[in-house]
Amino acid sequence: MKDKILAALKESGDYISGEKLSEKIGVSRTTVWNHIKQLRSEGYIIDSVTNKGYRLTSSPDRLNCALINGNYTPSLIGTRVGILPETDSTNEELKRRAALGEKSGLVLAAEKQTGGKGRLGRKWESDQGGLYFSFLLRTELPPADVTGITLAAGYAVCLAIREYTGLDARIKWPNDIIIGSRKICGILTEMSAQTDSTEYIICGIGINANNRDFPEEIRGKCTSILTETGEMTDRSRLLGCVIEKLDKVLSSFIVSLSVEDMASFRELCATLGRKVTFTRAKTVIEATAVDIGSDGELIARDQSGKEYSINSGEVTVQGIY
Ligand code: BT5
Repeated sequence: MKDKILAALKESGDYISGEKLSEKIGVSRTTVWNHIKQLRSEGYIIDSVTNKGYRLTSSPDRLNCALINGNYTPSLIGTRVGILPETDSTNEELKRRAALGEKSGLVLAAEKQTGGKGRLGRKWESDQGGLYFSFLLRTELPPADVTGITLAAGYAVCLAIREYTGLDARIKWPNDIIIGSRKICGILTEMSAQTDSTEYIICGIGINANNRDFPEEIRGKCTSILTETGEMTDRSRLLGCVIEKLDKVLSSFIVSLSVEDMASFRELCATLGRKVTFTRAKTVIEATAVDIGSDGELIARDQSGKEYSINSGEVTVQGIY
């Protein structure tokens, strides 16, 4: 109920009378008033003016299910959303729930993580203010057919950040979203599979939203929406926007991105056209990234014209951290 009142106040953006609120939600004006009191005690600043009604002037930076859900009804990702005040890692928590039979489609977000993780055991800084969440997707497709999911998820997140913030977000192949040359988002996909069939996929996404600072060792290569725009982001609405894009992109993604999405992916991929360095049979190779293959692999060409297909692993991109 309280969430509905909050959503109505946000939607109105201006004063809305107690009468209108009570009609809209279908409760008495006294109930509206009690919930307004409750919202204020939670840190929402709500003005009230006689004959005009209530107006929300500021919200605490806290995730809120009603605002995440918005007007969009997902069919694949985000059919249910859970919010935790704190967890070790949303990927780990979702893994525990998947083992207990959790259904496909759940998005689990946390206000902060005590053991946020990146790839290869690396750490993901997860202080209050960021957006940390994972989704669970059950599919029986062969594991080889779902390896492009990180790419598809990165593409969807990139579109959402661009649309929601207006920032020029780009994809650093395969799993980072960057602004300029700094990382704003990382993606970690894990799966449980047999040789020929996948059981489930857990895709974890960390977006630096209202993060103000980072540890010294990574400060120079990270950024956040707050740093870039100077404004606080409504993380609930941002998450809603990300879920919508994920749901749409992944619903059409069965084995690989559609031709149109692939063309748009290439346009947003900051790695293409740059010098990249990677290792092949213990030899360090320098080449130029020239394309993304239909399976999501990075294609690079060296000075002699020899082409390499890079499926995963570490690629250093000149000019990006
Ligand atoms: C990633 O790994 O970029 C994947 C990050 C996935 C995080 C999400 S949050 C929700 C879910 N739950 C989890 O526990 N994880 C997922 P990788 O490409 O290995 O990059 C890790 C590196 O990025 C670190 O070694 C740092 O250099 C840098 N880094 C750490 N925290 C960062 C942050 N908040 N912003 C930008 N860069 C960061």
